[in-house]
Amino acid sequence: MAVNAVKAHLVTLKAHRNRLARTTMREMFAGDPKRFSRFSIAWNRLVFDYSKHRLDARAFDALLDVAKTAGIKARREAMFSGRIINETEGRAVLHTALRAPSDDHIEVDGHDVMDDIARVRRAMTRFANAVRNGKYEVTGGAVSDVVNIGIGGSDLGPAMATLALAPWHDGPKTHFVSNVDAADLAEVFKVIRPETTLFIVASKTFTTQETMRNAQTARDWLQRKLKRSDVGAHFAALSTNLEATRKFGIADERTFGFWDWVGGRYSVWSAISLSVMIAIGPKRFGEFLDGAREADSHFRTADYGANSPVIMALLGIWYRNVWGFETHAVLPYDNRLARFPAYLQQLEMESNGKRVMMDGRAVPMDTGAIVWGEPGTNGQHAFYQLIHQGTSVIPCDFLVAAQSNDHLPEHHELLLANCLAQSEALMLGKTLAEVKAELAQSGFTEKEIKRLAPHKVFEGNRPSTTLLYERLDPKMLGTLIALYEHKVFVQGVIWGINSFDQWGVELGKALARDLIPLVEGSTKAMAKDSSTAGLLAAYRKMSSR
Ligand code: G6Q
Repeated sequence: MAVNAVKAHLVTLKAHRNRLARTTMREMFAGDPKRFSRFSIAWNRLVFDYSKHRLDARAFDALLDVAKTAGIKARREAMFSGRIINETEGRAVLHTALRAPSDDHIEVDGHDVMDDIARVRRAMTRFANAVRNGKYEVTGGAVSDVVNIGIGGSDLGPAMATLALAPWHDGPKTHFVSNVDAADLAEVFKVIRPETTLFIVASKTFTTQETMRNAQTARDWLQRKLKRSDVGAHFAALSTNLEATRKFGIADERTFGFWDWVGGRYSVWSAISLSVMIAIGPKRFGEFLDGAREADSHFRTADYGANSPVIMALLGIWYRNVWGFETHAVLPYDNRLARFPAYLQQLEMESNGKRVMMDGRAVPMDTGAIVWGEPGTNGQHAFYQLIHQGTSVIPCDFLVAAQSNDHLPEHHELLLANCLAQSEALMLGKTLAEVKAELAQSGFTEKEIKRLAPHKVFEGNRPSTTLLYERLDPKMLGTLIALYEHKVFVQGVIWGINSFDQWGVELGKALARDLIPLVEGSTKAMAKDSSTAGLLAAYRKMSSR
């Protein structure tokens, strides 16, 4: 089994780690003027720089050996061609088909899915155009606001992409409601007019508690404000469950489907992004898909040593399994990518936060890293302290555009300088001798230097990748997301796990259902443990005050 081969490679990799632990990146850069060109890939308006890592050519080759023995090629082709690789749910994994060339033939169970995809895309395009040009009318005429109601994979992708592509918005205003906390919906109610609002209920299953609660509350709100018979036109649905969308009262012509081979967190390419298409228009949405398709073809054709998602995955393995670093920070120096870390959190942690392999045995190594992050430069004034001087080493991804979408060049130069400065500082650090010299130059006394110097030392040698792209546009966003999707895929193959199920999420859905009657007080049943029982009792007391 591939994972045994991976385990054997880990022994070799650990030897490389021990060897490299005796040197620093600072020394490696000083000793090799070509280090950047050796460890970077320029491809499609994007530079992927992985030179600031604890790597040399020998360690990199050893990492590539992991990729070669893990069975990535066969699994990759199985995914792209529609084989059932999500074995625990008995499903194909074909988000890549959603952005494949329209003349491709991709079959699931002998059925060509490309016609289905084209049919739904045409229906989405017609509807999005009609909403955008005002031909689709609701009670008060043209739609002024679109509210996407969905959660998890039915929210994070479109919400992240809508924010990222704000410069291309030329349709109605878009809002996202996900949380069952009434605060989420209540804040949106404050800024929309019932007469001109379209609610899009985005739910693959159309049974998710939070989404159905929010959708029902939105419908009640409209029914109070409008003529009951007018409310239907204010709803569209994105779902695989036609029976449930009909039962909710959403007409079939405003229901846009997808299929069980599109996982929730991989659904941003599907009908789930109707709100994005309405915001930026079908043409730009097509460019978004084009960008992802280019990443697909890079992933399928480039040699592992020049394959960005494969290298991203291997670096993750290197730090998680060989160096024992537990977390990974995603730091976009691109404010409109503010939701990208949250999006990747779901993509990576829901996909690879698994403890058993495909055959049910425990994975013999650590899996999914803890992903987190915030846009720069804000993060610099918050948590970067720990990244620079804390006791944990946190590999980082810096993302930054060469061109800004806003016409304030002084801002962009400052932003870029900050981004480059951070990765440089993390790599170089500052030695005690450098700190002492600096303090002496600033006129500090010998005694003060002795006291202050240790606090000002930066260990350095802290790893980071930089993704420098020409400009954040629909195509580039598509490329970036798809690169991370394939990174996650490769890691899943190496660990031998199923990256496409989410039993942990299912558990949460079931547990809340059981507790509702206890919260409502409609049962005499007891909570399963004294903590829950105690909290429920306290809740009853406090809520009745
Ligand atoms: C994603 C997960 C999960 C899912 C939500 C919403 O991969 O399965 O985040 O997207 O639970 O599910 P529905 O779309 O069915 O409402």
